[in-house]
Amino acid sequence: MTVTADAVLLPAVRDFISRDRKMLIGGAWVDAESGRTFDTYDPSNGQRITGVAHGEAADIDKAVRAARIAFEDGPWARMKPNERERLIWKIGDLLSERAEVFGQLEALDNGKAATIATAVDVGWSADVFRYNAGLATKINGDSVNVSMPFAPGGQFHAYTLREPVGVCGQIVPWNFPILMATWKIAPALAAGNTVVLKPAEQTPLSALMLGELFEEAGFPPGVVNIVPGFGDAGAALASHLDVDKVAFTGSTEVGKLIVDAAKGNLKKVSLELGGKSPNIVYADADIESAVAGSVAAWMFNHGQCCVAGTRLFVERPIFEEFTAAVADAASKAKMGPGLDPATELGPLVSQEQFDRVNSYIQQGLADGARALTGGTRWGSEGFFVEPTVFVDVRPEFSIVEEEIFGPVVAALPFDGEEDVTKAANNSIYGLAAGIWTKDISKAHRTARAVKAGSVWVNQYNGFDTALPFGGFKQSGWGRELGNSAVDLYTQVKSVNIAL
Ligand code: TXE
Repeated sequence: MTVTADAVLLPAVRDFISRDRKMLIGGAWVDAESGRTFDTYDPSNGQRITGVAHGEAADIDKAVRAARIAFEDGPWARMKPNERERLIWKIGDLLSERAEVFGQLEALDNGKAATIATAVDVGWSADVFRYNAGLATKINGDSVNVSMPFAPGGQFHAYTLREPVGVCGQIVPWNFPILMATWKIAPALAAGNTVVLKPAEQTPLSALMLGELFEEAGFPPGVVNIVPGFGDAGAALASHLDVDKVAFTGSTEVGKLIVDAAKGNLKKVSLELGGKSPNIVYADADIESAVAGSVAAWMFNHGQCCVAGTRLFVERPIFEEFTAAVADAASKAKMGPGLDPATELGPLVSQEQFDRVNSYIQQGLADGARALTGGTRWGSEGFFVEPTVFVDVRPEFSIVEEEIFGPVVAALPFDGEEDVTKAANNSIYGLAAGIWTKDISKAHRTARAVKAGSVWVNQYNGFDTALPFGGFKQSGWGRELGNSAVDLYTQVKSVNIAL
């Protein structure tokens, strides 16, 4: 283990990374069938953190078999909703108790600030487990008043049952590793399913530590299985004929592959994919809060957010003043490794993302865009990119059309409501949108006009566990969070009884 920040690590984190991590299958921590491992790296300096069991198709198959047995035969299948509630709630409590440990591990593996990881990623994960614990006892069918026109005179009692889907394959990305795992695992468990989770290859550690909590809380073996690996392991899970549902968060490109892979047994599919979200600032907005909110909109998590507000539309009369203020605020963000408590902006997650973001920046400059700030790497080691604000852009530039997934924003002027909603909707994506104005009617009109799964007015990133989240257009299928997640993880059975 060669981590430069070793000295600041909590003992539990140091211990966790002091040896290679195994995968969780059927309640046991096991090596990969091949015996292979892969390394995970600290993106602030590119150094190896530890090795992780390298899951492939054979391991996925083993995990699916364990999940199937747990679903069909284990105590989980017969457990009462309030017993499931207590177990799921316990995960929330354990996460809260160990928030700093999980936060630091996340910061090490992903690069984000440990303070933010602890409060947001881990704190919110605990909340999501508790919310879904509550849902476990509230998943109900309906009593249905049927007419039965083909059976005149008869009497009937009809009702629906909401039953678990079965074995759920869940594939998550690296931008919010524990949170994305939680968004998927918690509702699946609340509804009585079993799970095979594949974390992202860049950031497998927090999911593996989360796996330990299921054992500690007393979940039956095989209910939650965690197989770290690369895209081939994800593909094996998405195409597995004994998986009943696959949930995926990641790129739109891979989302389409998931849909193809799922065809073999027509498993249920939910997708949370990319975005290029518009953030609309009207001239009558409260400028101070709009500047701060607009910076957070594209810079939070170093721009590695599916909802990042990376198309900043500013009404023409305030365009220059506003973009200058955004550039000024962005340039003041304190950059550094996630383990430094002063850090506001950490590195990108990997060399690959670093290269990808830089190539977009170079393309933007070559196309003729002007960087008000940034446009280059920060420091000499690690995957840091300076926050970059582009103006003088045109709608067809790749920096305006495509998801960059780094701290890069393209600002465009607009003239009035109609102009901006047309421009905002000119995208293959439809994940989120921000609107800044003091005019309440204009806010509501614009909220209705934008094609996006989440709309935030006079704020950005206004997520809540109770609010459904997902995308219009090529940003995805289905809604996670809130009660909507229950729809993803249950199927309805109609029962009709002749009395
Ligand atoms: O994503 P991938 P990458 C976007 C973002 C980013 C780009 C590329 O624009 O720059 O995607 O990132 C697994 N079958 N988002 O390459 O490949 C993979 O192992 C099944 C947006 O990291 O989509 C990982 O667990 N699974 C996004 C997960 O898919 C496969 C978050 C995501 O990786 C697979 C991340 C396959 N064929 C990236 N290939 C968001 N919506 O928040 C890979 N995977």
